[in-house]
Amino acid sequence: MKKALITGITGQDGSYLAELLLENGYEVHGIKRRASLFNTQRVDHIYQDPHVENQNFVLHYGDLSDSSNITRIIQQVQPDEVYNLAAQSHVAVSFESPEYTADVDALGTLRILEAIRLLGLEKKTRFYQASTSELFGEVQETPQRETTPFYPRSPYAVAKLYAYWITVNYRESYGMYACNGILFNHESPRRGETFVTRKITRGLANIAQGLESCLYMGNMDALRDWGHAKDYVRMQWLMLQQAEAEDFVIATGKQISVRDFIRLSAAELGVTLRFDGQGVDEVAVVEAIQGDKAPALEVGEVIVRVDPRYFRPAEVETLLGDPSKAKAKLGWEPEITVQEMCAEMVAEDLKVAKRHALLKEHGYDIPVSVEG
Ligand code: NDP
Ligand code: GDR
Repeated sequence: MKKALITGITGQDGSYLAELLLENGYEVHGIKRRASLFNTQRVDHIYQDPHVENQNFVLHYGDLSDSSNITRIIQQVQPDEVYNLAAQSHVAVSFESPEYTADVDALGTLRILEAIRLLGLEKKTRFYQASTSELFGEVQETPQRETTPFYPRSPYAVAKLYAYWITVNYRESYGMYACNGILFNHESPRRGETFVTRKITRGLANIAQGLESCLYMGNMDALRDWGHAKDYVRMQWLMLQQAEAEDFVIATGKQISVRDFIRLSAAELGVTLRFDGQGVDEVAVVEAIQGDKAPALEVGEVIVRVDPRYFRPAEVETLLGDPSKAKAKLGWEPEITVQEMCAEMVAEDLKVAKRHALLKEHGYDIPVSVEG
C-alpha cells in the first residue's frame, strides 16, 4: 500500500485529493493546524476514529513554519509521495501579511524538501508542489504555458516563485522526483468563502433568500481561467506517476470575467442582471426573475456594488492557460465546465441559505458573515 502525505489536507484541494488517494488504495496522512475551533469540516466525512486499528487516514498536527515538526512527521510516515498544498493562499491577504506568506509559502516548501533530503528519502519520496498561474502575473504571453516567463504581482506570487524554483533546484541538484503543477484557478462548493467565485455564489444565494442585501465586489473586469478542483487534483496525482518528474500547466484554456461569473451565478438563481455605471459606480440591477429560487428579490433592486476596499495594490488582470502539454503527455483534460461548476456551487450555497432562511423564519437568527 502506497503512503501519501498531504500538507493542507483541510483545504479545498487537500480534501478532494485525500478522497482520490483513498479511492486509489493509498494510506493517506495529512497535516492539520491547531486551531481554537474545529477546522476539519472538509475532511470530516473521511475521518477515521484514531482509536480503531488499521487506519488508512491519519491526521498529524503541524505547521509549515516549523521545520522540526515537518521533519518528524516525514520521518514517522516515510511517505512515497508528498503533496505540498499548504499555503497562505489568499492573494489579497498576502499584501496584509507578506512576511508570514513568505515564511509558509516559500520557506515552508524548502523545509519539506530539506526534510526529505536530510532523512535520506530523496530516492524514495516523490514531491508535488502546488505552484500557481499567479506566477505569470503581468502576463508576458497569451495563453500562458510552461515556457512563458514569470512576472509575479503579489507577495503571495513572489513567495510561490521561490517555491517553484527551489522545487526545480532540488530535482536538478539531488535527483529528486520533484515537480510543479502550475495550476490556474480552480473552484468548487468547498472553495474558501473569500475567494471570488464562492463569495459570489454564497453572497447571491444569501441575497436571494433575504439573508443579505448587497454583494460588494472589487475588480469585476478581471479575467480568469476557472476549472473544477476535482479535475485538478486528478492531475496532481497523475504528475507523480510518471517515469520522470516534469512541470505542467493545468488549465481549461477558456476564460471569463468576474462580472460574467456573477451573471452566470444569478442565472442559476433565475435572476437576470443588468450592469449599470462605470468603475467604482458600477452596480448590478435585477432585470427579471424566473422561478422561485429568489423569493426575496424584486425587479429594479441593486444587489451588487463595487467597494474599492477589494481592489489590490497590484492586480493580475488576465490569466488564460494552455494545457496542451498535460493533454499530450498525461492524457489529462478537464471534464467539468465553468457553467457546470457554477451551477453546482450555487445549488450547494442555496441549500445552506434556504436552511438559514427557514431557521430565521422560526425565530432562530443565524448571523451570516459577509466580509470577504
Ligand atoms: P486553501 O486555502 O483552501 O487551503 C490551504 C491549506 O493550507 C489549508 O489546509 C490550510 O489550513 C493550510 N495551511 C495554511 N497555512 C498553513 C501553515 N502555516 N502550515 C500548515 N498548513 C497551512 O487552498 P486550496 O486548497 O485552494 O489550494 C491548495 C494549494 O494550491 C495552495 O498552496 C494554493 O496556494 C495553491 N493553488 C491554489 C489554486 C486554486 O485556484 N485553488 C490555484 C493554484 C495554486 P487551515 O484549513 O487550517 O486554514
Ligand atoms: P486569485 O483568486 O487572486 O486569482 O487567487 P480570487 O478568487 O481571490 O480573485 C480572482 C479575481 O477576482 C477579483 N475580485 C475579487 N477577489 C476577491 N477575493 N474578492 C472580491 O471581492 C473580488 N472582486 C474582484 C480579484 O481582484 C482577482 O482578480 C486564487 C488563489 O486560489 C491562489 O491561491 C491561486 O494561486 C490562484 O487563484 C491561481
